[in-house]
Amino acid sequence: MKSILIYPQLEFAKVQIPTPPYSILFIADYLLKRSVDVKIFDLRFDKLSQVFDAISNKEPEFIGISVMTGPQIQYALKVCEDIKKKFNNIKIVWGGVHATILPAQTLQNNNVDFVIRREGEKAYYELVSGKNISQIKSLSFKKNKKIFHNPNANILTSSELNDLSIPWTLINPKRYVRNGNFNIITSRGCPFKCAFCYNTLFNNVWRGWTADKCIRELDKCLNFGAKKLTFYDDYFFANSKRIKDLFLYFKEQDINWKAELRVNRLDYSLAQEAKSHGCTQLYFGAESGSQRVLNILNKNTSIKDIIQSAKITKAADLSADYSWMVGIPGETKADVKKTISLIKIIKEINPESEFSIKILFPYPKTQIQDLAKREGFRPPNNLFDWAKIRRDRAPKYLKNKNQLEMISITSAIIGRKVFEQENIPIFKLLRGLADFRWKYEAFGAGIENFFFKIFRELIDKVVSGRNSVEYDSFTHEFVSIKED
Ligand code: B12
Ligand code: SF4
Repeated sequence: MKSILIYPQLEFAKVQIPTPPYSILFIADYLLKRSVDVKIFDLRFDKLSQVFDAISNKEPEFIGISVMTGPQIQYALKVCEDIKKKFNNIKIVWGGVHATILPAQTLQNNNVDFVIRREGEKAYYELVSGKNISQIKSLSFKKNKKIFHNPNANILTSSELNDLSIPWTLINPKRYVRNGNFNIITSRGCPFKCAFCYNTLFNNVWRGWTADKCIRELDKCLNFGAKKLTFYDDYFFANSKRIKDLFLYFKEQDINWKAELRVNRLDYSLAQEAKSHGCTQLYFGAESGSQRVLNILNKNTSIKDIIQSAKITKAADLSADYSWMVGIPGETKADVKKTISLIKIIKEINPESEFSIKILFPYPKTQIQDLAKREGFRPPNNLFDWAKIRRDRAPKYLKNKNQLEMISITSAIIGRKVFEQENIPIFKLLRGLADFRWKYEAFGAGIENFFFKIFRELIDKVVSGRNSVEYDSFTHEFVSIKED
């Protein structure tokens, strides 16, 4: 049995520390352990021609592709189209959160043959090993122009997750280490019920590697150069015993690290412990400065919790990174003002803190999408339109669209330490403008938004050029760009 798994290109891939494609790495490990010959391609680094060569050599029946809502869809569609043109008989399987939530819409695309919903390990193995498709849980497929959805599979248990490792031999792990920085994930799921989050749909149970397992896996990462770890777990601090053991390991190995925590789970002793065991920054999804909006978001936190988290991190001499949102259904201008005021307060309490303000896009099937629909939001109804979503662009249904975009752009400059560098003239200029807007809360139309759009297009072209894929958002066509 043979298979190929693909992680498509991402927008802005060149300006981020690349995260290893854990989605397909875990699936690959599950396959390897069951003697499937599997190859992985990360199209942020690999070329499509390499995928073609591998298909010619291995002649797999199935190719799996991992896709997130947003710009990655456009790259994925192009890859599928190119593969299908050359290898007509190959079956393409989409997995990941987007396809999980919208399997029928995804299958409407001619180049997608199967969707595996939720966690892909078991179902993908069953598919490549030839199990009858009507028996494979979590599989959606087409037959005689009709779409069928098999029942959902159970999520992996903690013990099944602990049997999985990252098969680093399948990729070049050093590609993902930048100056010692490395992004890793050690658990899945989150038990909270935020109205905008996909976890509420199917990933509501936390499961994690034990501390011992984490340490075995992290040891491998240290061997290939990882030194400063960012944990991408949705709920890293879920298990306090695990955290205590990991803290000791971090100290022993002199590791610096960052992770996400809910504002109401932080107390002074945890902050102090974290600090003395290598933590450099905690990341908080604070979301809003209005209690009413926090309630709409079902965040289960209070403004007091947010302020308290800033006081605690300050006292523990820890940096904090707060993520905020605007453009929330039900949010008024007064609520947005409250968010900005609270950010100013937080910044005064802990000047080392950073922040960003994103515009909420009501993702498929989340509770918040229902509220947004009542306010006029019309979700895209095909993959091409889902591909156009950008995190800094306000969805059309919002009334104060331009103002929200300007708030988001301003926050991207003023909230980030990187722009504080005095020796870079362009940063100084941007910072000057942003400071003015921030101080006077003057978020009317401005040239920054215009320049930002041009800048985005430019970066996009450079990034796409590497992988010979470009999407023309006016003509809805993909344009090939010469590869290196
Ligand atoms: C790291 C990360 C990123 C990285 C990129 C990931 C990478 N490998 O390089 C970065 C920071 C670049 C990123 C960007 C974005 N991200 Co992101 N990201 C994550 C994060 C935190 C971890 C991803 C991960 O590795 N998970 C671990 C793996 C094991 O889980 P998994 O990906 O879900 O995979 C399992 C299943 O989904 C399924 N599966 C996945 N792929 C496939 C493929 C096949 C063939 C099969 C069968 C099954 C399958 O099986 C896997 C194993 O069980 C997740 C949240 C999370 N905790 O998962 C968000 C998440 C994936 N991101 C999300 C989003 C929306 C984005 C953005 C599009 C928007 C934004 N907020 O800015 C941007 C994209 C911008 C761009 N530049 O294109 C959403 C996706 C929601 C959705 N509807 O698709 C998530 C779930 C966050 C959230 N809470 O909403 N992201
Ligand atoms: S705490 Fe974070 S990961 Fe958990 S449901 Fe809320 S937004 Fe999602």
